[in-house]
Amino acid sequence: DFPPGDEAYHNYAEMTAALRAAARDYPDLARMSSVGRSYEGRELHMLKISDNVAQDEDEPEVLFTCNQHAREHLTTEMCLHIVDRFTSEYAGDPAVRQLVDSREIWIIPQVNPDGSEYDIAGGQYKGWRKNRQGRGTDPNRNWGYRWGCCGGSSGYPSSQTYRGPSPFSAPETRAVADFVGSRVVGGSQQIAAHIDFHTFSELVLWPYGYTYADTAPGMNAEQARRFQDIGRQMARTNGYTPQQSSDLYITDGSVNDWMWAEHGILSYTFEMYPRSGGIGGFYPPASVIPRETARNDDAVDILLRAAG
Ligand code: 0X9
Ligand code: CA
Ligand code: CA
Ligand code: ZN
Repeated sequence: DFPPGDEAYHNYAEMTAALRAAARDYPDLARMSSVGRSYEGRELHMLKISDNVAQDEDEPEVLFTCNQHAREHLTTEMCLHIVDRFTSEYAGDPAVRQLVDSREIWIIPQVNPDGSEYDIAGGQYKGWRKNRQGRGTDPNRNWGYRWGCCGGSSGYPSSQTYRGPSPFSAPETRAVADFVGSRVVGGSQQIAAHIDFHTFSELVLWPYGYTYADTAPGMNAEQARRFQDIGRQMARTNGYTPQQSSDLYITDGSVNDWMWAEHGILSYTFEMYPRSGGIGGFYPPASVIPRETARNDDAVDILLRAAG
């Protein structure tokens, strides 16, 4: 489990319980489901938040994913904070109510629960990044658009950026991708926007990651400008640095490239607190959770509005 002092972080069982509690306490607003199972068989829990949550209404849908990378535990807290805000503040905050009433919000707090549980097993952090399939696949190099194309991932199973033997070889990425595919209704993708939360470096990143070019097949100048505009707007609210993800380094098989190229989803990566650091940057004290999750409230609202 989490080491002494960090008990406020949610392990898998606690994350599961928090989603169950939200669905139980706000039955008209929150509904729990699963997109599938991890390699080790854990349910990949998801919560939907909207008015008339049991119905598939004609409202723009927005997806938030967290914890693709095991050791990035602050991101699980980010997704749980989104859950908490859009349920417990619904009654009292008119802005929250307006967003919840006009959108369908999907939240997956742990895309990589096996890795996350492994990272905290025995009460000592292991610095684990990948899933737990063999020596581990990096989920964020396993997505199926231009997988392994461009030197932005590794073919060696021991590498921290191992892309896996084939696109979507990781059950976790396969499950999330299949869920996203299931949101194509009557030929049109219902999910308009997405943030995948990571740590750390305080960045707002947009695709493509596989190329340094601003425009490429499937990304014309106008579309690139829209990514930049909304990315910069969001970054103004949280103080993160906005940039194309390849400005950081080239990645291939990342979630954002797939979401955009295959589904036209306005898909960002947020790299959360801290701005810099070594391995300790993945393990900020639990005392920062409230501040560093609330820090993204305005950016989340901007994305929800942009989805309209
Ligand atoms: O390398 C990654 O997967 C992300 N950084 S992390 O330190 N959290 O591992 C950055 C991914 C950004 N690239 C794209 N979104 N394409
Ligand atoms: Ca609704
Ligand atoms: Ca819908
Ligand atoms: Zn990450």
